[in-house]
Amino acid sequence: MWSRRGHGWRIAALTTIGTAIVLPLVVFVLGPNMPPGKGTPVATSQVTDNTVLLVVMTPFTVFILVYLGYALTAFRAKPGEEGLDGAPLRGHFRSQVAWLASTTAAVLFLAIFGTTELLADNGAGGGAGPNPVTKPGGAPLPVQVIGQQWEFTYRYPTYGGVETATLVLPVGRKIAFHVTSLDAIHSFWAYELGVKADANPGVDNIAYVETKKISTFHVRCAELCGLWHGYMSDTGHVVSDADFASWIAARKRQFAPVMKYLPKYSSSYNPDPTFRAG
Ligand SMILES: [Cu+2]
Repeated sequence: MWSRRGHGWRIAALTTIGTAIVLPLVVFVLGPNMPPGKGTPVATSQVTDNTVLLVVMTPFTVFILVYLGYALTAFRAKPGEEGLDGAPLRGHFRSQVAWLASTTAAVLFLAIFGTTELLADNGAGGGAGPNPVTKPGGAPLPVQVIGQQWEFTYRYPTYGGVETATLVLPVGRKIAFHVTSLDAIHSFWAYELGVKADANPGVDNIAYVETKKISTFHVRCAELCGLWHGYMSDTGHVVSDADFASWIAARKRQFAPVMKYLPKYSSSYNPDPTFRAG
């Protein structure tokens, strides 16, 4: 029925029309709802990155679905046509060039885009190690995140080294998380803040973030770290300056009696074999 020459053009036309319909939906409907939300500038840039990835893959996804649908309808064998395979194709110059050129362009674009995003100020929300290449300006509030089986605790070195069980941050401040561990490898994942940084014993892994609005966020361990890994989660809070000041003052009073039982403040810790063995 249809000429063989027409198939390629029909598939190309359907792909173009399909992409023109789907792409605005991806950019304006799906994109703004991509994880991890817009809690911090780092998280916002991750939403942008996820949207760019979606945009790049949209024409390829549409093409594959169009091709599948087209093959299922146009190349379907009629009843009684069993055994009638098409002639073997040894090569098709134009489609090979088109596929190689488009996929190469997509991969090169993503490589360049990904590299520039990683080098951008504040990094990608992951830990940048003990000596970050790029540092935000100003004086970020240092907050030490200590992973241990199976909870995170938080130390505030500029507030007498008080250590708390919940993470509370002042709004509108740059924060420097210093992520470390007392035992196994954990990963500090503050989802809505766009931060996911490895917690390794003996390492001071620094991740920068800037709080933008009063909110709550999820904290989880994102590295299988033993039996109760799945329970290693809590809720963090971004609060006003006044609320933070009164909260940290109350914590300093509350935890003063136990401070002497905690290990001395250090930028990193190594596992203590006698700790759990008693
Ligand atoms: Cu863990």
